[in-house]
Amino acid sequence: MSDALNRLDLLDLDSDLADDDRLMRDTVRKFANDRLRPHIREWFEDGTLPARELAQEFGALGVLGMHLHGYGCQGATASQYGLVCAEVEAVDSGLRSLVSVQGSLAMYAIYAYGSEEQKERWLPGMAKGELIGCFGLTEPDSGSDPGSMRTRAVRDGGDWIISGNKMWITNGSLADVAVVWARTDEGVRGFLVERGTPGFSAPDVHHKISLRASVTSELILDDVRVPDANRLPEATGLKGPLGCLTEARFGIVWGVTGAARDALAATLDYAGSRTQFGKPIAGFQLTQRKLAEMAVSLQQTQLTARRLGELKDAGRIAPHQVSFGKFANVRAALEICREARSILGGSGITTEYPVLRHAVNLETVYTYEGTHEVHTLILGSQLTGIDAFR
Ligand code: TGC
Ligand code: FAD
Repeated sequence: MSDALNRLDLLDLDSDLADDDRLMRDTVRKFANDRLRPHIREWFEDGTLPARELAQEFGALGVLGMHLHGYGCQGATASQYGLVCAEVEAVDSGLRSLVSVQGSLAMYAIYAYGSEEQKERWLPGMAKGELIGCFGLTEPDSGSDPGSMRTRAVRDGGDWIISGNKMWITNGSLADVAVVWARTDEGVRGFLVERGTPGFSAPDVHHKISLRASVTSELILDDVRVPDANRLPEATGLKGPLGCLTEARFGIVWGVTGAARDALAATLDYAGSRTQFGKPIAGFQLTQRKLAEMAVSLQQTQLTARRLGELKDAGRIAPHQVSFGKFANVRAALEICREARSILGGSGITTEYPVLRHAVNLETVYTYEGTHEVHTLILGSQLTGIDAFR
């Protein structure tokens, strides 16, 4: 571990890692530092990503759908998956999105709700990163309230005709298979729409100033015909897509600890070497107060992630507990990155340091996978028994 990372581990959490977990963490950390970190500024600034190439490299590393069992997936623990999310997001949230949309949203939807034939057809190639998936739930007029979706699927003999638009879909234009959620006469159902199906297109969203190292697209479904064999047979109602969100939100709880850790480590190094008024800025009490607050907050996010990992590995995690983690950790990570930026002064606003890049990425993370307000209301409902969404 670098000196700054060592110093940030005030509670010595690192020592408690099991050997297998440490090996996996260190392998992914090395890949992230050797293969991803040297290019991230360029990818972020240019708003491009060699996503197909990277998906195959993530696949070779075994991290795509790593917590699923069989079908070429390694059956890792939830906590190991979390450690991997943290190492990837320590480089950039957009790269973690590539991993989590593939494994926790697209692959998980097929794994949890698909037919045996659908699983055999898609999961092994997706685990290798040879096939890419996306997850289409959000629509232009239906974000926090997916129950209001307008995308509709209508039966036509042995087929379904799907019409509607999905918005803000990660990996949309790259995807070989889109998991599309649509309203039917029997309620919400999930469909697998393959790239190249007539009537289906996925133009990219441009001009993003957050999550620039990630592909974001619209999905346009203009009377797209798919056979009933492409319907996910086990997904009935909104709990289908919401179940996938619980998986992906768990990865985010861990992932953002990596972004915050990376920002804080860079800041600790900077504060020790930047001199003003004749001494390192790390020697001023005001700077030390900021560093102490941020370091304590970072470790609290890591403890929260670990606890949720324990609960998930014990098979007794509840959705509101994942909301606890998303609510607490994304807010804390965002605050750490913003405060860290202030310590870097003017240097903090460039991409020479990772700090503001992490902060602007976390603005998206604060909003996707359930906005901060949605998770506030989920916790409020759990505490009071009163639903305040409507
Ligand atoms: P509600 O009546 O509460 O629930 C409908 C049914 O679903 C069940 N359920 C869940 N099941 C599993 N996991 C969860 N987290 C669940 N939440 C609810 C619930 O028990 C019920 O089941 P049943 O059997 O009674 O039918 O539904 P609602 O319409 O009142 O909505 C509740 C609300 C607001 C919490 C939900 O709509 C919500 O979470 N909204 C936020 C939408 C969201 O997060 N979208 C994310 C899109 S994907 C994305 O952002 C990917 S970003 C890329 C990346 O991850 O990197
Ligand atoms: P809205 O729902 O319109 O919310 C706007 C504001 O109103 C928020 O502050 C919200 O909290 C608040 N608000 C809404 N309802 C309430 C309420 N009841 N009480 C209090 N406040 C409320 N979606 C996918 O399906 N798949 C993806 O792969 C995907 N990837 C994404 C990638 C990026 C880069 C981004 C930015 C988004 C992505 N999303 C994806 C969409 C994301 O999930 C939505 O942006 C999110 O759910 C919020 O929806 P919205 O943007 O329509 O905001």
